This record gives sequence, C-alpha cells and structure tokens, in this order.
Amino acid sequence: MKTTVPGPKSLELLGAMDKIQETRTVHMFVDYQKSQGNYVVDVDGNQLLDVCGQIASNTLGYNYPDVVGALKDPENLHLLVNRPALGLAPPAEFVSLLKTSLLSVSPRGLNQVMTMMCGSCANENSIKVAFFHYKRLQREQAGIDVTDVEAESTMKNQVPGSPRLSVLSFTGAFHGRTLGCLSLTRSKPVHKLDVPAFDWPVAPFPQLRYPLEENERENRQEEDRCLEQVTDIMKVWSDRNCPVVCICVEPIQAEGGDRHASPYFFQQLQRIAKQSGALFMVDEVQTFGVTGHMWAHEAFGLDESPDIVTFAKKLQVTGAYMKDGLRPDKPYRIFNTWLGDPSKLLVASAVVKVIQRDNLLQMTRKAGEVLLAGLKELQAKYPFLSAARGAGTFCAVDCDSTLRQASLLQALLNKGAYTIGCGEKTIRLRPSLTFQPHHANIFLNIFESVLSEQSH
Ligand code: PSZ
Repeated sequence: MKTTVPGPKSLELLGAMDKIQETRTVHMFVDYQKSQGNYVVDVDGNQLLDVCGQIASNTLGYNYPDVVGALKDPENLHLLVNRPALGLAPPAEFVSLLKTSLLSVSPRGLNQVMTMMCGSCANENSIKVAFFHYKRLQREQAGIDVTDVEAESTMKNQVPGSPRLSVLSFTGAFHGRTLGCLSLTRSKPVHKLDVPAFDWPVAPFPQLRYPLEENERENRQEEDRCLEQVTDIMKVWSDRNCPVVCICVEPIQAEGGDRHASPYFFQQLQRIAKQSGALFMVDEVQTFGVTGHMWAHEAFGLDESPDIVTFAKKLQVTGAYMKDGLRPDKPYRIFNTWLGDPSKLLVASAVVKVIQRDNLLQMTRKAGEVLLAGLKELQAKYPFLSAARGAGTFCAVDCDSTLRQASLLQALLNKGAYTIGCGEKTIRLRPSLTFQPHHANIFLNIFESVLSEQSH
C-alpha cells in the first residue's frame, strides 16, 4: 500500500466527479488496466486483494486472459461494435452464444432462458411472467379470452385489467431497486423510503443460529415458525382476493446480512408454493458459482427445479431461466430495446468455459473452507466478532456494532484488503471464482492484523 484509501489521486477525481454526480458511495477510483487477477490497483498505485469483487459480480478476477482473448478476437468485433435489439434482429451467433454460455450451465430441467439488462430487470420481468401465467391458466380454465372491460380498465390501472395479484417475499430480502422489485426488497428502509409500493405480503425469513450444524433443533423450530406463517399468508391473501402467484426467495439472503436457511426450509417452501398454485422463484443473482455449486439451490435437494431462477452478477449477463410452459401467451409481453447484450454473452461464454475447464467450483469450495475456518478462529480470539458462516467463499462474520463494521472495513481497505459490508453489522466476503486458498490466507492475515490493532 502506498497511501490510505482513497488516496490523493482518487480524492482529486472524487472532487471532479462530485460536481456532476453522487460520490458518497465511491471507495476509490480504479486503474482497470493495471488490475490483475484477484488484485485491484487503484489510481494511487495501491494494490488491494479484492474480496468484494465489484459487489459480488467479478467472476474470474481482472483482465482474465480467456476473456481478453474472446473480446480481442477480430471475428467478434462486430458484436462489440453493433448493439442489436435482440428481440427483433439478433446476430447470427445468438443461439450458439446462448448454448455455449447460459444453457451450458442451466439448472436441471429449465430449458427456457431470457436475457435482460440487470438483476432487478431480470426479477421484474420474471414477476411479470408469473402474473401472465396465472391469468392465462385462469382464462384457459374458464374458456374465456381477454374481455373489453379488462383491456379498457388496464389503461386506467384499474381492476379487472390490472388485477389484484401479489408476490410473497421475506423480511431482509433484496431483489433489486426497480419499482416492482422494490416492493419485494425489504433489507433497508433507505432503499424503499418515499417510493409508492405494492401492497404485497411479507413472511419472516428464519433467523438461524450459527454454526448451523450445532443448532439444528432450535433452527428447525424457527424455520417451522416461518413456514407456518407462509402457509397462513397464502390462505389469508387468497381469501382477500389478492392471491400470491409467486414466492420469491434468495437461496442465501445476501444484502439482508448473509442469512442462511436449511435445505428443509426451501424444500417446504417449494411444496407450499406448489400446493397453492404459486410459482417458486429463486433469485440467484448473487449466488452463481460462489457457494461451490453452479447454483446455490442445487444443494437443497428440491423435489424439482424452481419454476424460475434469475441470474446476473457473476454470470456477466442477466436474465432468467424458466420451465417450459411459462412463456407468455402473446409476443411483446416481455420485451425491451436491447434485451441484453451479445458482447456480454461472449464474456459469459468464456467465463463458463473457464469455470468448467479449471474446476473452479471445486477451488471455490477449497478456498471457502480455508476462509470459514479462519473466520471461526478469529471470532474465537476476538469476542467482538461472531456468527462466522458461509457456503463456498460466500462467507461472512458479524461485528458487535455498525460502528465496528465501518471501522473494520476502512482499516482493511487501508491495509490492502477490499471488502464490503451487508446487513447492519456484517462483513461479507465475495471474491471471484479464481480466489484460491492462498488468497484466503492472505486475507485472513490482513484481517488478523487489523483485529489485533482494534482490540488494543
Ligand atoms: O445497493 C444495491 O443496489 C445493491 S448492493 C448488492 C446488490 C444491489 N445486489 C443486487 C441484487 C441481488 O443481490 C439479488 C439477490 N437480487 C437482485 C439484485 C439486483 O441486481 P442489480 O443490482 O443487477 O439490479
């Protein structure tokens, strides 16, 4: 490290940027040309181990050769230069690009995939798919088509054309910041405040004790309590004539503070959804690859795949997989100008090839074991840390206060480990999939030196 972070050059750029837009969230300016592998280099020449990975979205580290190669290939240049409206005029390579990227890692049984613009947009459109599906089944069962009254009322945002239907999410959930998703997001007031919201139900997400394997009996009771509430809500909202058509859940609540639930919880949730005719949607925006499984829900032993799985971040492209039969009844119902970006599919294609070729899921499991064991050792030594938990490298530890969280994050940054927080007092780790056990040890050493300074 050459300076504290942000250093003088970052501060100068921050000053210039602040004249034009918000800067209060910016940690530093980065030299992306110099950044390599798991190390991010800032404009002041500081080299930091990146353990937050661009809000969990960095897949292979910086300037990974296979990604550089794919984008440097002159054969691919036209995909970078010409940005098509994918719904109207996709490039010749589109289907094969989908096959070599998204479809080569699709969750079992989910053969349909749509691409989108960001994680929120993927969720937003998946919710629309759920509404379309529900109404289509209803009309098919009744043998009726869309009525004139429906067509007229929807132009006024009124029933029956804009129907009373709902989506269930959980306390602490984060599903994005677009208007619809914001009604599902329940992690922090600052995200939602002042924005009109859909009146949609919320169920408690289990608050488990860690380590999970030592608290199974208590945790099962907590999960059963939450599941009972889900069942009650499904009935109450159906009786209120605003049925829940989709249950939306993260496999591990990320922004909400790295809150885990057991496979049992997700199995039961899927069963409740099925029994009440709601779709079961798993938001894997933050969990692709990083738990040591391609998809975090693969560890849950579900009866069948979820109906919808959304992705973004580490896949480099965003969108949703869904079951056959969920495609909307009419064209132009899920649509926008770009519907994604084929040049990012090129990146995704390179990325998934490397993950498979280099066994990066296995590496992530190994690095994760080192990380979690190290966090547990540190929490045993420093009583202001607790609840070390993780799956793969998706690891976190709680601090005793929000203040402590902030001071540890800044101290880590100044010592060359770039991490971010989540929830109210959690430090979470979100490295790339090329993060190896030796990187984990480097991080743990830096963390230990920060902790020993804080405890004096
Ligand atoms: O503050 C923010 O807007 C943040 S910090 C981390 C995220 C957003 N994560 C995005 C996210 C997610 O973690 C889950 C589980 N679902 C949806 C989203 C939204 O994705 P984007 O940000 O691509 O719209």
